[in-house]
Amino acid sequence: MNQHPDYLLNKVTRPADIKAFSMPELKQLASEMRQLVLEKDAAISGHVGPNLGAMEATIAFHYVFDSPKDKIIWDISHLAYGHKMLTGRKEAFLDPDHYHDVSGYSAPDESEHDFFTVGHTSTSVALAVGMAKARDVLGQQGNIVAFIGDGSLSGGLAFEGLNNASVLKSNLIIVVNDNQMSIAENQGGLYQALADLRASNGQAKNNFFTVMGFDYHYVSDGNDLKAMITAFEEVKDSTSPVILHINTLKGKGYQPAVNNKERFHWSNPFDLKTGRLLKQPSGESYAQIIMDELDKQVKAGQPIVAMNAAIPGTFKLHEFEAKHPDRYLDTGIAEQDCLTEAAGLAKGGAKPVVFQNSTFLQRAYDQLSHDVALNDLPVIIMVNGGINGGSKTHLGIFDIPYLNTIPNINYLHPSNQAELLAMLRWALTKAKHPVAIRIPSQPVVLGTALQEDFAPSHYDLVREGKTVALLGLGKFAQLAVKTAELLAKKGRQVTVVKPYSATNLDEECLSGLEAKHRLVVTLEDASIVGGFGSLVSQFYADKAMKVLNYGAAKKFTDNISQAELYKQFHLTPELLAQDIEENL
Ligand SMILES: Cc1ncc(C[n+]2csc(CCOP(=O)(O)OP(=O)(O)O)c2C)c(N)n1
Repeated sequence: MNQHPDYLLNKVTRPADIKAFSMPELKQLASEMRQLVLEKDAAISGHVGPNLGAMEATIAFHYVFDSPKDKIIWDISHLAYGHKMLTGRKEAFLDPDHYHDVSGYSAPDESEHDFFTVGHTSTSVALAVGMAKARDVLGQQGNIVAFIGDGSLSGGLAFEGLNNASVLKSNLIIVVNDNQMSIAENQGGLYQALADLRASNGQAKNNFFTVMGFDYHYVSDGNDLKAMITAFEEVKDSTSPVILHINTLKGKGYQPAVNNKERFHWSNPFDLKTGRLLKQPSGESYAQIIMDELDKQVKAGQPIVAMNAAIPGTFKLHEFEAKHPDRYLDTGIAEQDCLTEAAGLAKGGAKPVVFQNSTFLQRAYDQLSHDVALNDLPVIIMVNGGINGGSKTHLGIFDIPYLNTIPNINYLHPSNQAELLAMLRWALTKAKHPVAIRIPSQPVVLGTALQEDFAPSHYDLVREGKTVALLGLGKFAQLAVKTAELLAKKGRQVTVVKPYSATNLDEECLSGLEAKHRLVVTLEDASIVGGFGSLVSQFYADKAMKVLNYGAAKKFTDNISQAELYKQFHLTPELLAQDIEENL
């Protein structure tokens, strides 16, 4: 049910409806929209601070421009909630029964006012340059507006986009939404230049944007609706590329989010009054275990440098930074730079340990291949990934396939704490080549480590049977064991193997299985096309062994729960046991 039938927002069914609103009404609209962001995020999670800070800019855009003839392209699009409310999707914020009707990002399948499915940073400028060129080629009209945050400017793609945008000979407006934060602190020299511009009310001589050739406008308070409307009116229909630099407050209107910007960049459900999470994270985490080990190894004299690209909170890296500030590097949202710097560090004799989410690591494919692997440098990459219920913009299932295409990288998959530590210690003290380690997903399983040396790929037999062998990679070792237990109850004793590496086969083990088995089943927590299972299938291609590969299908799933995905992909003991029986 609509929780706020009295809201002015109820009168808005399309953006043009707000053009008749008075200034006090527009301000009321902004405060209603903030309240709706807070209520929805507090109930079901979502991006808080970015949306609260961008409300005036969003309303002013729709007040001044004519969407969709004028097109706005949101960077990341995590702060497009207000835009969604004004473009026909308000029920998804007013009515909790409809909270899940819209995605957390811009979605062309939801609205003609959204142009790209996007969740990764730093893309908006290049997308907008392309859209502007297409408009010109087709002889069409309309403004093209890119809306990019200060944090996202640190991505190489943003710099490349700006470089090409600046020489465009037609309309293009780039709003730089400067809230002085990425998820965490911004990194790099660019941010002093932005600070100088803010301090001088946009007058500083060292202007990064004008040097590139842009016309430059500055708004000292981007949360002042009137100022934002005036600024947009000034740049509307410009015939050359313009930067509109606006100074906004991340979390505006909600004190807990202003006080703790990183915590409220995105939040799990929270108590609206206090800002406290409804469910406190409990128990041990793999991130903590890794931080403790790195701390120990630094103290033992290892020249470790822990690195990441603008997502330190995911890995508890602030803790490491506090203890070892000179051994910590956040490169900003610069995954490519992060990997290439790691290659430099390894060459120089340091031990770089890069922390990255599978979904963002894919941006650095060439750096992994050309800079790290081709030079065969002992860089360590700790990867967060796996099948999850998230947005199609943030799937963590392509890491095994893309790492599998690159020679020299050993992609290890521990299934428990003991194996994780054994692999990390080996990588830190012995490995001579690039090593990636998939961090298992919670909860922490203690386990025991059967190996200390992961250079030769050696699989372990954890349960001996016959006819069928289950190869459970990493986290799915447990799934393999449970499936075997279920089959045992039905009178079938099957073999379970822990492969450890997603990229390196233990050919002796695989050959050994041929004597007593005729079906090998591979299980991996990633997209199966080009993955671990495909290597095993290739190995047995000219042999009598039948092979079944299980993992995620090659598709962009969107906000489907993990449990449902496991069902769809038959990654449950029951469904696997059934398939195995049918395939014998
Ligand atoms: C390629 C990529 N790397 C990392 C992220 C994670 N991420 C999401 S938002 C964000 C910070 C963006 O900062 P900014 O552009 O200033 O926007 P704000 O949230 O402050 O409004 C980061 C690092 C991502 N979405 N995409």
